[in-house]
Amino acid sequence: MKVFKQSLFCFFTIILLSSCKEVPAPEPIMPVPTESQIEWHKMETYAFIHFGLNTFNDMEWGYGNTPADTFNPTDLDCKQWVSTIKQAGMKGVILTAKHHDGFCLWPTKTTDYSVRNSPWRNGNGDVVAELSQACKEQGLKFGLYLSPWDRNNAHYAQEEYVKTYHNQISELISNYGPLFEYWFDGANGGDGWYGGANETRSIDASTYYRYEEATAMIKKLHPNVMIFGGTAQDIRWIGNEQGFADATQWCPYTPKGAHYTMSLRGMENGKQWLGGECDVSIRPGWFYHQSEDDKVKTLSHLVDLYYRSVGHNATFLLNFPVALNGKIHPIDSARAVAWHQTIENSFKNNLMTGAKVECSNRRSRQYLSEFVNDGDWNTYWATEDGVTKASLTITFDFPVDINRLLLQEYIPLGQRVRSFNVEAETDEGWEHVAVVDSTTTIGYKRILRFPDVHTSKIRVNFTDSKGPLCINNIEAYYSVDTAF
Ligand code: FUL
Repeated sequence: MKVFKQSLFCFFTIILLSSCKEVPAPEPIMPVPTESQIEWHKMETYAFIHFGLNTFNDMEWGYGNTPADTFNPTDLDCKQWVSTIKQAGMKGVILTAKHHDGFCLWPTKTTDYSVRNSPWRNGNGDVVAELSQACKEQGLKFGLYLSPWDRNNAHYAQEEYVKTYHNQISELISNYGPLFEYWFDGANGGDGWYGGANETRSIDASTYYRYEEATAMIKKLHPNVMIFGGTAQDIRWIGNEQGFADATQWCPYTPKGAHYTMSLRGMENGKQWLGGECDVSIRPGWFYHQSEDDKVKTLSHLVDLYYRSVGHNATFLLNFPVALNGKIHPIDSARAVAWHQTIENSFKNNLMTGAKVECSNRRSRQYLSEFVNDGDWNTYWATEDGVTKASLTITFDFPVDINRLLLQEYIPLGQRVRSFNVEAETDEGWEHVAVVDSTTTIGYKRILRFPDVHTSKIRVNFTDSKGPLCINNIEAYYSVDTAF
């Protein structure tokens, strides 16, 4: 009897141990994002501020000769910018420390063309410092835009300007961090004042600015910063200034030339991880113009852009043109906050709570289908090696109305899904859900919009993938926003 009990014990121990056997995670599919790139994806939305001499002269691209003493905000309040941006649900802000006109918003030692020679705070002000400080106080990430093109500088297009430009970068990165993003804008060369020369000057942007050197200098002090533009980017421009990405959205991308990376949809077999950033202004212009007070983007337009940027596996960079008094205009702030509230409202009640998730294939007990619904970004459902087609069937606690589905891939192992579709079980049997745009890629985040479906069960069929599936999150909602 004793021998029998012992062998029974051994038998169960072996069964238990073999069922707990560690199965390695799927091999990463290259390229994979860095930790900092993952953190940047998670920010999802952040703000731009365009403010400078253009604001006071009703311009978009100052020529470089606008008098510095026209910069005179009556009531500049960076705390108001930050609290507005926070109330609009955004995680960071990027300031135009210098636009193409060359006017610097901080008291730089490199040129007289700065706030130092304006009447604002009797020439003792520093917008970059005030915003950086307000960000620290209120817990918002801070980033900078410094235009490489400088229409004021007499030495633009010569070596001397490049030194000045690098010195400006050095001042900014040494005195106002930490920085989450740094913008090398892409507009380069052309006509300008250039110290009175009034001529057209052109440069080769891939070599002239010595971007590699500048990037190394920035990364030394801000190792987690995302570089936009230049020749060694961490993210890529989506290729339009209207704030949307293509529904097919690969983070992998192979930059084509030495300079500037842009693409609406990335590349399935791209060699570098370069997530897309969608920039757009809340008004037609980047800078404030009173004539645009009645042209602030509508709520439904902004909500639609959210779905077509964040919902298309990209980030959303929304610009606020700060007004003449030095504050975000009340129309813009009210619109941005209403936009955020609308989105919050749409994604408030996750119908997946309590739902059962079953899969057609599973790698092991470490990669359960339930993990797409456990609220933990770091756990994921994965399929066995060689299995690139599989389904998840979701059974809700009770019949629900549903019109949004949010899916996320576990991107630390790379982007994989090439195509998928969604079905719902109705009285007529399983029927395909008519999703608004194509169901190809997923990536960090994909949000699907579709007409209301009443069902107890939906099925997500992953139909093609670059390797075993790794899905870490699925959420389902019934939204009353009208953004399609
Ligand atoms: C462009 C600039 O020319 C615009 O003025 C604006 O700053 C936009 C974000 O980038 O290249």
